[in-house]
Amino acid sequence: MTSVALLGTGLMGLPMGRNLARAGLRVSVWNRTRDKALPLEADGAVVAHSPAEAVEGADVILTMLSDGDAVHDAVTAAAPVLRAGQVWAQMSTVGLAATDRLAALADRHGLTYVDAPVQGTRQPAEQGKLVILASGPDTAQEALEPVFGALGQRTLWLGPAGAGTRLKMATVSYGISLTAVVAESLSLAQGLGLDPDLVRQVVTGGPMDSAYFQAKAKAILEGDFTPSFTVRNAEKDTRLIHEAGAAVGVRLDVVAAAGERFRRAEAQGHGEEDMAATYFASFD
Ligand code: NA7
Repeated sequence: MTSVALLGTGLMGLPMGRNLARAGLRVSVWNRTRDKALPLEADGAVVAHSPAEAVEGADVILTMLSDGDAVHDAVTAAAPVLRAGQVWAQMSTVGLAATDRLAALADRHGLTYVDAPVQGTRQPAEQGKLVILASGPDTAQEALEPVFGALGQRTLWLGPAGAGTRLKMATVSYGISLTAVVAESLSLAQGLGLDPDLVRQVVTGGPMDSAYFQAKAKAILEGDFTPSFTVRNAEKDTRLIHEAGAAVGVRLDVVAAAGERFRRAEAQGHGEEDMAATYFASFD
């Protein structure tokens, strides 16, 4: 039976850990705030007190933490028990520079590094329907098959490590920009003295409709900003996307504007709400 150590049980990591345990894998988890990981004990996971305790002896290590520094620190904290040949699938969205730095860290410890960010937020994570953008050595695929199978509906193997994060930058740019424009469209209707639900009625069933439009419009119209993906993490992603574009000379005006909106929403106190709360950034 494959043993998996999962570092990070936030909005994404918690349901991922649950799906791994329910698939019959041997799961140990660590989270900085231990209480947030404890519900996984009911699913059969062991909740470790430190990254080292979680990682020791695991076949596969998964990281799902907010940024490159958090991932670097957690894996470095586990360094004394890391052993050559362990497969590390780094699934957080950390951007291009951090991906290189983490690959070098893996190399120093003889870990097989797989750069595997995911497309999908909390609900697909709960349903085991993430799309996994995997990149790394072919030799890691066998060990990861049951792991990715429990987490996702599809795994795309994209070539050498780094390709997953590059694709993630492109796809997350779409999701984030879409959220910002749904919020702008509804808030403009509101500002113009209309019921913003009229926008939903016009779009529904037409060529501009999508599950994503419906989800974000519903959150805004119902005022339910229970996070699937927080404003704070979306703002972080806009910076990573912007850096990725700048590094290769691709101009990304829309994502920069979305970043401004998320920063404003954060300053208004909406940082821990769903990114649909960028709606509030339309109003002073
Ligand atoms: P969340 O719900 O914001 O969870 C973030 C996780 O990262 C959570 O486990 C945090 O622990 C952990 N974290 C944050 N900072 C640190 C530091 N400095 N050290 C250790 N652990 C830390 O994000 P999501 O689950 O929605 O998304 C996770 C990743 O996927 C992220 O890269 C997204 O962009 C995509 P805490 O519970 O706060 O103690």
